[in-house]
Amino acid sequence: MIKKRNNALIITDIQLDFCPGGALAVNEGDRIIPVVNAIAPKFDKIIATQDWHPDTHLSFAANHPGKKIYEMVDLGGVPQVLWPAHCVQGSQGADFHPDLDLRPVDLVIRKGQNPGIDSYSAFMENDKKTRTGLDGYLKGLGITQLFFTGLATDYCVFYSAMDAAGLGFEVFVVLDACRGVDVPEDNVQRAKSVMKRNGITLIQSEDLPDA
Ligand code: VGL
Ligand code: ZN
Repeated sequence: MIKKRNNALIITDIQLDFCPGGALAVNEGDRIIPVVNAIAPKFDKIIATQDWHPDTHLSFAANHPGKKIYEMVDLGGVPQVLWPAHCVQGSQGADFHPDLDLRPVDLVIRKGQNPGIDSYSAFMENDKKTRTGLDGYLKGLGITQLFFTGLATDYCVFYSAMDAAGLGFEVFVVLDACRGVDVPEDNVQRAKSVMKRNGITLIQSEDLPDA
């Protein structure tokens, strides 16, 4: 049983480029949208993140001549997977999926705007230095319990949940409201094990307490 605290729902990157047909499509990425819409009324605050890259972003394979998608590079000392260009600022692929109900969303965090570093987490860039301000926003509201949903389980959801645990929140990941990239092989399983080992609770949407 989950004890209801002052809580928030974090909706991670439910954008067209991460859904079927998009530039960095996550398998079944759109299947989570009805689940997220259905659970939203159970939360005191709702935050949506939006991956929002300049077209010069160095996480894009196209900005590393001779390198291929999914190859690894070093970005300022941080290992980086090279992705297809995705979620370019102002492009249609960067839009939230039209079926995601944005009406209950209190705050949108746009991340990944610095071309030189990726930002998987809703809390800070991948070098763990520059903060987005989300930690202060939540703590200022007295929120202690966070529920993570969205795309992708093994990247932005994983890094956000891990940072949240490190920042002292009680953290849950709602598995049926997430889908993963799963590159490299078994990455979703690995991410789940690491999250559990770090005190993060993996649940299903049916386990959520009432509003
Ligand atoms: C993501 C790869 C690159 C994500 C964002 O939302 O999980 N993954 N940019
Ligand atoms: Zn990205």
